Amino acid sequence: PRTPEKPVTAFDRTLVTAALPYANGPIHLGHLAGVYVPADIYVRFLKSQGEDVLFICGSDEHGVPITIAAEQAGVSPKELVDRNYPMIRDSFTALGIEFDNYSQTSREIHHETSSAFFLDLHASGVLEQGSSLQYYSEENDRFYPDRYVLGTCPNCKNEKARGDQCESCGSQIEPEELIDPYSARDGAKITLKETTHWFFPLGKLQKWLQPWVESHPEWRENVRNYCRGWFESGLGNRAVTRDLSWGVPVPLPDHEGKVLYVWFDAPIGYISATREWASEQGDPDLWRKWWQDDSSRLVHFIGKDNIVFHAILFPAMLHAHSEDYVIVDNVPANEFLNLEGHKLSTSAGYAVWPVSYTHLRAH
Ligand code: B3M
Ligand code: ZN
Repeated sequence: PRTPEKPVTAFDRTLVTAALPYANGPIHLGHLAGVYVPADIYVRFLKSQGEDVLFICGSDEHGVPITIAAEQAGVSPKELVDRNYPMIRDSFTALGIEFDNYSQTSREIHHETSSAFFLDLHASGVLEQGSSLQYYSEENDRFYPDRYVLGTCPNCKNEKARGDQCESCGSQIEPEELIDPYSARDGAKITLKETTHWFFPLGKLQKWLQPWVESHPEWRENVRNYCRGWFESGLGNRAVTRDLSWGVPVPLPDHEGKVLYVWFDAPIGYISATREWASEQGDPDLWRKWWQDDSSRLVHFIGKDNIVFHAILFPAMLHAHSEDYVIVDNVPANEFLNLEGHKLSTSAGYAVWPVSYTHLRAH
């Protein structure tokens, strides 16, 4: 690109990421309006000004909803995400949204990148081990994620309270509080079992995070206020591993059945996708220019429900890594688009799907 006469940014290059869409179904108008179209406009603007830009995205393919959807479809989780991947990628292409790379978090390069990231934090003593009680079924010999367990709310006695929260009275529920828990999937009786996990010390990092967020008065008010809310209640340590079979296996001995928490591995997906792009350029080390050079700028386009992960957790993870990483410079987060007064939802099937307008566009 030409050297801009009047640079738009004070940096040599800008890496723009758009939230990795969850691979459990097609993207809809809400995603496009909130994240992908604004990111694409910004990228086109920077390019038009002669700025050096890289635009990165990919499918977020781990987490429990994927395993459930795969079970229901009678295929493996990998088959399910590989089936959804081209559909999502092609709708972006059909809409004229052109990423430099659209990757997948189930790929080898991502497993490698996120395992190495975890091991770096582990080796430098950043991660702390702790144990907690988790929902478990003796009968099925497996742990159950909080949101797939039902029981009676200790507070209002609603009999269909979820393992982590009661939707009737809104109270948060700890595993040892839920009365008569059972599996929402197969009715199996649930007990509690102690399990050991690795925790990321967000609490300790608050003293770095808070002044860092305050050093960005140019961020949107919604993002700053949201972060302030978290700081006021005090950040706690976050478990970054889970008892599941689908995900990036915890790369330590004696950790069978444990994977990285999906919100730990997913943002690292931005790095993996950049590495994959660099390899495709024939220069595997080229990713470092975008992620480890002070003259690079990072911008995350996201929906507002992802603020805590992009403005707090991921920056803290990058800061804690033993190598120097570029930390996000701005987090443009949009509100949700509503359709006749209701939030759009993939799982509820309430949305406008891209096929409706790519079809129109073709005619
Ligand atoms: N997959 C967004 C979502 O589907 C989530 C974003 C990950 S970005 C690292 O709600
Ligand atoms: Zn309740």
